[in-house]
Amino acid sequence: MAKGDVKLFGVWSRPFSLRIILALKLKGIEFEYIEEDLSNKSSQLLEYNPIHKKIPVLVHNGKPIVESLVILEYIDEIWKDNPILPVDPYERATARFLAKLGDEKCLEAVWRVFIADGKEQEEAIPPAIESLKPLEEALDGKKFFDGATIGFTDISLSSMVNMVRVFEEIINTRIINEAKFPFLSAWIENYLHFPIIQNNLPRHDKMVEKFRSRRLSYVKRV
Ligand SMILES: N[C@@H](CCC(=O)N[C@@H](CS)C(=O)NCC(=O)O)C(=O)O
Repeated sequence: MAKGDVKLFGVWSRPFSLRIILALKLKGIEFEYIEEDLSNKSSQLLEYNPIHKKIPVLVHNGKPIVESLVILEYIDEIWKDNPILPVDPYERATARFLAKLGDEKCLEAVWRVFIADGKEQEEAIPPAIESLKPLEEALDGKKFFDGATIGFTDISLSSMVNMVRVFEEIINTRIINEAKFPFLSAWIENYLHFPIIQNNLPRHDKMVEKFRSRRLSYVKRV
């Protein structure tokens, strides 16, 4: 196993840093976690990620790696134990595609529901449901996206779907409901019982409190 100094710059409530924590824990890698304040970014964060100026940043032996999905692949290449990407090239491509879809389509669409109000919110719900359908189809009754245990897709999407559950509670609307999404609903239960995820998810009540106030800065009348 490659050794070295591993640091992670993150924010406790954000899915992009959570997925890196999950991957490092799954592989049993020791790391130093540095909590960032995005309203007052540290000089280290700006130095390590001068282009995007965003978390997460993984620093391995002094070298920064940015973009959470890129970081996950890096982790998997450096620390071979408990591989997270499938071996088969087509399955690898599918895993990458679904993780990207989750970030670029699903989270975006659910976020639009979350920060809207009244009629605008009602109108944002069908596109959000539509955006999640490919995930339901990809699961097709499997316990995890990547097979018998959690992998790249599960790690990426569980950190994203965890946010959806927080948003749903705040706006009092179920988007991923059992009737429309039986496989996704069962998968949520499966990952919630998976020890690495269970033990590292941020506390739901703290998340609700945090994002309730964040929503207030978007929605004038709630
Ligand atoms: N595509 C990036 C997204 C990272 C991202 O959006 N990070 C946000 C927090 S969730 C951030 O650091 N924002 C700071 C800013 O935009 O100023 C990834 O996957 O790492």
